[in-house]
This record gives sequence, structure tokens and C-alpha cells, in this order.
Amino acid sequence: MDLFSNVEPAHQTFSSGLVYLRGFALANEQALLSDLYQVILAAPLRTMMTPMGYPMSVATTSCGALGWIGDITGYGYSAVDPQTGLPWPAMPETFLQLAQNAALAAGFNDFSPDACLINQYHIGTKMGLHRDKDERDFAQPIVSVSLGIPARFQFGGNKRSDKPIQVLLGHGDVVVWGDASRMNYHGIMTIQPNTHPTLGNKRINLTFRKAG
Ligand code: MD6
Ligand code: FE
Repeated sequence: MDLFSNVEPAHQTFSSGLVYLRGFALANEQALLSDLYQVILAAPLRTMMTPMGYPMSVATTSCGALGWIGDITGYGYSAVDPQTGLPWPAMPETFLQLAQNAALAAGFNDFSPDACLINQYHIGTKMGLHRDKDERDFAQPIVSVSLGIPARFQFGGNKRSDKPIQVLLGHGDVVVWGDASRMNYHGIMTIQPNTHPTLGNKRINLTFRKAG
């Protein structure tokens, strides 16, 4: 592990404004995963409802001052976990450091996320093209951390019809988007069968936002 600790991760900025940071989350992997398990123990993953009344295929929880919730009335943020009636678990320091360091590496100073949405995908699940528009502060970027089995991420433009690029996101990869691309369409293509040594047949995505 330490053999490679002085090697810069591969950074790439796509023309649509997406910044890709390969393996950026691996520097502190063990602490990050152990904090993730603590958060999921306190606020278990659960399936939210779409406004159409269907359960989402992706299981979700949150940490930080605000958590993302979905139900029949729509999507939004809440300071309280509706399942436990308690505030969401605090955002672990490892999460905050990672999000801020990734934002900085992508050229965004002063990222102050107050919400970390945790999504768990199993094989066969996907997330259709959408934009993240439930937050109040679009001046701040989105930082998205991928863990576990790989997924094909689609990142398009400001219009749904803009042809998306595809980026394979593996364990520890981080993508950041903001400014002109903050409202760009993006999604996850159907997760293909795979296994990861620690996370098994799951993919977990952490997305950090300034929601409030
Ligand atoms: C990803 N996730 O899983 C991208 N957006 O890599 C998202 O774009 C996303 O997981 C809104 C809410 C939950 C998400
Ligand atoms: Fe999204």
C-alpha cells in the first residue's frame, strides 16, 4: 500500500466540467469504511419512495446536518431521520476531510458540505439521468465518492438531450462537478455482476452537497 502513497492519483477534467480523481478516497480507506459502517448502524439504509409512489431500487441513508429524503410528496432535505425521529448521524471527520480535499483538488475552495447522501446499489440497479436540484446552494460543487463494485457513470450537459460521456467509477474513485456543470444531467447505468473484496456485491456512493 505504502509503495504507491507518493504517486499522484490520475486527475482528469472532461470538457463538460466533470473532474475525475482516480483512487482519491483510498488514502484513508480503512478509517473511511469504518466510519461508514458506524453511520449505517445509526441510520440504516432504507428504500425511499418516488413521488410516483414506487420504491427506489437504491437504498439510501444520510449523515450530516441535513439528510436527503424522498416520499410521496417529493424529494428534499430534513434535519431529522424520519425512520428514527433523531437527527442524522454527524458527518464523520474522515468524510468531511475527503470531500473538502477532493473539492480543492478540483479547484473548489471553501466547500462546506452539510449533507452526505449514502446510496447503496446492488447488481441490476441503476439511477436514471437526473440533476441534483433539491439543494439551496448551487454555488457549491457536488463531490461523489464511489466504493465497492464499479459502475458506469453517465455525465451529460445542461439539457437532458445532451449526449453524456461515460466514466467507469471504481472503488475509491471520486468525481466532482460544479459551477457551469453543477446542474448537469448524470446517472448510473445498470450495475453489472461483480464482487469487491470488502464490500461484496455492492456499490456504495457518497455524495456531498451544501444543501441548506
Ligand atoms: C452515483 N449518484 O451513484 C451518482 N444523485 O455515482 C447520484 O447522482 C445521486 O446517488 C442524487 C441522489 C443520489 C445519488
Ligand atoms: Fe445525482
